[in-house]
Amino acid sequence: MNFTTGTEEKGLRLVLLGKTGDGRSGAGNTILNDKVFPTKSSPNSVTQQCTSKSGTIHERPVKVIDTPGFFDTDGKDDELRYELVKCITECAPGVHAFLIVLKVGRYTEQEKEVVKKITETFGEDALRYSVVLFTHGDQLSDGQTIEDFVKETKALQELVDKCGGRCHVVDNKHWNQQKDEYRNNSVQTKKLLDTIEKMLRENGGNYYTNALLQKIEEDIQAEEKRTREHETGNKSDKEIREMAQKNVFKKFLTRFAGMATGALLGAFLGVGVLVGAAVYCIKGVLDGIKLGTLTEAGAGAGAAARIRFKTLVLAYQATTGSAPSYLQSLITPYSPARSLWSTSSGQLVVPSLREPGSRSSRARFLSAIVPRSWNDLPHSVRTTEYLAIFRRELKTHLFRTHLSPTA
Ligand SMILES: Nc1nc2c(ncn2[C@@H]2O[C@H](COP(=O)(O)OP(=O)(O)OP(=O)(O)O)[C@@H](O)[C@H]2O)c(=O)[nH]1
Ligand SMILES: [Mg+2]
Repeated sequence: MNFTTGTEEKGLRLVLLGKTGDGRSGAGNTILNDKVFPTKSSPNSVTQQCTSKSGTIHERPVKVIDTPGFFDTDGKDDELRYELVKCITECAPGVHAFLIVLKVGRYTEQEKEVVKKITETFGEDALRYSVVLFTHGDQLSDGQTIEDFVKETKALQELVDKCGGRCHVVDNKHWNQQKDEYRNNSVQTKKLLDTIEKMLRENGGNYYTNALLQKIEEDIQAEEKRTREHETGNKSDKEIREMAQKNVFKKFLTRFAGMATGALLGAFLGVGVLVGAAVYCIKGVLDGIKLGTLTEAGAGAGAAARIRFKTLVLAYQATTGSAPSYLQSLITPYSPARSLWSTSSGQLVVPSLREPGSRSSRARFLSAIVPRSWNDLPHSVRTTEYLAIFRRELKTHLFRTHLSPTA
């Protein structure tokens, strides 16, 4: 199976995501069978930067991308955004597998919360390319399999189910030499590779991508072309690609200044409206926007209508407190003390685009999109009591206004 196109790097691109300290970097080392990522026992996140290393798993070329704990570190938003943009640039044009790294052990309420947050942040498409990889396999009881362990915790079972049941286990410390048919890293990494290849076949042989990743790749390739035309030195394809990635990374970092990390993570992992918002950010058009113009990579009115429909459903969930927290943060940028929900009118407060503050005008603008579009809905639709009825009323309303939303 050929997983590459054009000038992009050969091999599988695997991204390690997960909970801080659960062994992402160690798992990267186990996969590559080499100590390339630093690991340390520390209550604070050791991996502060997104780095990638290439190697092979059972003779298959791979690039492994290690990341900071995007879901649970209390790192500064600016720093996390910097690393996240780096990670997305490294992943362009797409990801062959997201490895969600968690450990075998006791799951406290706090740990379950992080698992829940991970489950919520991954869009449906990204979940079709995800595998849960457990570390600390030595903590399994005698004869216990990873599937047995997962069954014990509802939050874990939900995540694994959403990943199509795909989960594996390694022990980065104890299973390197162990001679066992199960408790052995070489056996488990072979199983992991088989699972990834099967998953890719089921997904039509393609990797995970979306409008954001495609736009980044487009820009990298344009930059590569420019370098080839203007650089006189004898640079290898790899060097040219790296230079292009660096330049595109800098450009995107400026574009995303002020965007909440949670929203950017949602855009990377495929939450439709956030992908649209990020692409809109890249295009840098600030004036005269209506929500309907948030198209995904210019996919046209159909995509715009879908985004609008999904956004308004999310806004409904935000008003009823059932939307994921990172979406709530997108529409509550300024005054956590001030309710965005006016119970009497069913309206949301639209933050002023000129309001002073640390956020960029673009971030303020994004935070205004959802409430503004919400407030444009008829009062009777906004104040519907049940989600199912709201969806039906919203569809009718959007059809009436000449859109064709699909749920
Ligand atoms: N026994 C055992 N220890 C492990 C395993 N994986 C990681 N560790 C230890 O757990 C600690 C953290 O591991 P890392 O691989 O650095 O974890 P991480 O998720 O990359 O951590 P941060 O980058 O700090 O978020 C280190 O002391 C590792 O040696 C494992 O499978 N078994
Ligand atoms: Mg690490």
